[in-house]
Amino acid sequence: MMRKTNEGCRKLTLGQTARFLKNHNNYVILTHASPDGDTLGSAYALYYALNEIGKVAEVICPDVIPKKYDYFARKTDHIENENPTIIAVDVADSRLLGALEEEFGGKVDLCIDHHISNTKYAKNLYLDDDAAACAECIFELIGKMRVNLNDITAKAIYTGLATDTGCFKYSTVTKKTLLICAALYDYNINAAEINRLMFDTKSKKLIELESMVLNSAEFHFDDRCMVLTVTDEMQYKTGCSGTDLEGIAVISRSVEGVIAGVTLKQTGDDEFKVSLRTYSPLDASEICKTLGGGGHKGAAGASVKGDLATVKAKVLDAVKRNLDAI
Ligand SMILES: [Mn+2]
Repeated sequence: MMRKTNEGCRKLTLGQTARFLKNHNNYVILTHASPDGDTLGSAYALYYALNEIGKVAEVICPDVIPKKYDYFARKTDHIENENPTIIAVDVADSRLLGALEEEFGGKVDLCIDHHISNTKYAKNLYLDDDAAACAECIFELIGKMRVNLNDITAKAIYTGLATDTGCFKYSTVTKKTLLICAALYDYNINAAEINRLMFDTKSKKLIELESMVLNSAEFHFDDRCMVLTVTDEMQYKTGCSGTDLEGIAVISRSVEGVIAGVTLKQTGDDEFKVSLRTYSPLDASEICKTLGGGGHKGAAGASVKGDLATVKAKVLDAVKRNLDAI
């Protein structure tokens, strides 16, 4: 399969990206696999904004969209056009398109993203790595296009901002993030309701899974590194899978003294998805790069092949080398 490499990628400014969006039509907007609030909020906010100026668009998610996003993620039109304009939002690497990579991986016309690790797989790229969420970029683009916001668009953007910042708690939050959030309060977004739904609501099966995961917790390197494991068996026993598990990786945040929180999630007989959360001064994206992955300074990931013991040893080795260097 063809994968676009760096040379073909043109970096766009905000103004050029706004013009691109105004000059094209028949959009297919792609999110990343295991969708989170930012990729979905960004995709739908862009979808509603493009609709607002008479463009035809369709949002396609590689996985089933969790029901909790129903308040903004409605069914979109279906694009019949044979040559749609393909946009990817919050997708740092074409591999993150999951089931859609084969079909769209080499065909993305425009990527809008905030990951410093973006692999420049798209023909055009708008990248703001200072943005706390891709939804920040979308908000600015909508403004640049002079498209009006409405309640549902504002809700989608708020969801992206809030979910990528742990409800405005992470170090990625800037004055700009909060000013955008303030602007969204001009609309009927019901932020408290969104916050409860996104951050404070857990299913019974997830509580069961979390107790198993906490039972498996291991501490290393003078308790500065915590390792949580989510095995196939735990997922099978509790019925939790996919995006149910997104909260597990942030558990390390609440553990005193931990600056590297590792989550190993089994994704196959011989494969684990590593999610790493680090706290100052450790850099998660540096550590995950050595494991073949990438991400942000505070949150990064990689997919590592091997049995649990092998994967754990590899990850701990990478963490240790970085811990030794600080
Ligand atoms: Mn994001």
